[in-house]
Amino acid sequence: MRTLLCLTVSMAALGAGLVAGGAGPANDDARLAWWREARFGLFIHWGPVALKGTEIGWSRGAQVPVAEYDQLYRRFNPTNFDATAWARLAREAGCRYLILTAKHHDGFALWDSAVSDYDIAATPFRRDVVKELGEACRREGVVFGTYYSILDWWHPDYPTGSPGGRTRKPNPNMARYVQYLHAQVTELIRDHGPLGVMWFDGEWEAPWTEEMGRELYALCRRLQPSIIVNNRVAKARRGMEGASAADRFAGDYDTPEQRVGRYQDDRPWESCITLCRQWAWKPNDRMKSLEQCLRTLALCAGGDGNLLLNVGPMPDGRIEPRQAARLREIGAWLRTHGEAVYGTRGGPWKPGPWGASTRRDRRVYLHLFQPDQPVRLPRLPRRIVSARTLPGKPVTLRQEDDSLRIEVPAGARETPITVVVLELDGSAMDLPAVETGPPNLARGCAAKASNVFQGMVTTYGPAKAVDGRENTRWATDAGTRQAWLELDLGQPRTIGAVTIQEAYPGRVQRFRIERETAGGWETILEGGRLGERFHRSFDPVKARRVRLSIQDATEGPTIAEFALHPPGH
Ligand code: FHN
Repeated sequence: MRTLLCLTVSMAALGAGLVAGGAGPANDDARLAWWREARFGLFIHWGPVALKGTEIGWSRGAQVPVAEYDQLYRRFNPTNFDATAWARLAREAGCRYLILTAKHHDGFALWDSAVSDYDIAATPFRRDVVKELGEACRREGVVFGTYYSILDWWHPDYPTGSPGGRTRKPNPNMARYVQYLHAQVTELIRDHGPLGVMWFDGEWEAPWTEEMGRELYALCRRLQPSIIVNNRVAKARRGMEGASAADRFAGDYDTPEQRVGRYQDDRPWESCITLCRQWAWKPNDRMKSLEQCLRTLALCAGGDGNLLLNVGPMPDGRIEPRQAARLREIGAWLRTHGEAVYGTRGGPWKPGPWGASTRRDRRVYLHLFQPDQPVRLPRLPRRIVSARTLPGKPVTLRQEDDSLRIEVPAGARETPITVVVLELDGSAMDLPAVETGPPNLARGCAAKASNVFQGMVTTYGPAKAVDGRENTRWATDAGTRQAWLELDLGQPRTIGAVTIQEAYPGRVQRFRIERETAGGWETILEGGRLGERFHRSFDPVKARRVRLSIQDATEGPTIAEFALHPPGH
């Protein structure tokens, strides 16, 4: 009943342009309350390219010749498309909202557009997929939204073309293209709404400006004041990290992509991540396990963000049965554990390898990823009145000096995640979020670097790699292949482990960790690629000055956090 009631309130509020105020810190915008409470959405990437099984937009002029790609619509006839089945699957998966690619980078419109003949009406199928899916979602109590690509490698007025924006159209007319874009966005919101979200993408190319983004955002809000618009409407998004540069217009929320966003409770965010590897349909694509999906959902919610999980339907209109089955497994888990996700906020303990925490009123939910191992967390400035698993079995809780030790007895453990419920003697909502990782001896230390991106020390200086904030970073100039980051720990310290978070994973190919000795810089550790989060222990050494020496990078290396830990962490 609660679930239905919650959705009913959300749907009614959406239609009236009002949104029920939701719980959460003062910085909450009531318009986003339903979206924050929803926590979990289904992303759908679909179009005629499903006939080829290659990536939507990106395979045009790459794996599929442009001439062939642009004629696929003539064969696109997904007779098994059933909007009600998709909407029902979303609901059964526990998704509270659904975002469909109405138009991707290839310019094809999945609705009957009055300003384009390159649309669903021109296919043998003819039916307005966007309209049917929107209506089905409203019937099933799932909030409907649409994705719209600002860049358009097909449209003759948009300056760049395929493959991947690397060609120029012969006679572009950006002003006329913006009018076309506004007309299509108006068709989506006015004729296919009310929409929960306008999910823009493809904002990164030069023809699109921040001013155009502000105007587009204003258009969306004029058409439907309650609508939510992501940060890709303008130019604020920083790559796949998805966070917004502070000095730019950034819509309503941030959009990390193919990664879990970092803990951020002062601005909404949503990670968009594929269930398989490709966004659009790909036969025999590798699919994430249930454990991976649930951990990702827990880490997003624990970071105070949403998860938008993507599937790419087949050319006949069905969502692949094994992907549908995975979505239903997630939904089954949420039916018994959803109170630890829906309507919660992230924290107060920030996520870590141990798991994540979410909170509501006086309750804190611990999502434990390795329930067979005790978890030690920093103590909270609140007394814990009770501790049990979500199904109600007791857990062992020991409040030692400055930490808590939680242990789940074998008979109470659930896999792949065990949720523990802590009742506090006061509200959990005003507690500041706390780190849960090992002690970091490098935090706030003096830092130098061989290079800083365009000399912008305040924004991208070496100090950003040791400030404890994962959404800031030390950055180097484009084209930098070697660089070093040098830390002064202030006094000789015994170190035994290092954690490095690369802001744009994959750039660093080879690195060394060095310490300064009387005889010069001595290598402590050598490594290859860092990836998103590199952690390695090593034989304890005493050091005051430590250096990350990047020997080889494919592009300007940029480090979000560099941490040094005492032995045993
Ligand atoms: O290029 C697109 C990509 O195809 C996909 O749509 C993702 C989903 O967020 N967005 C862009 C890449 O950032």
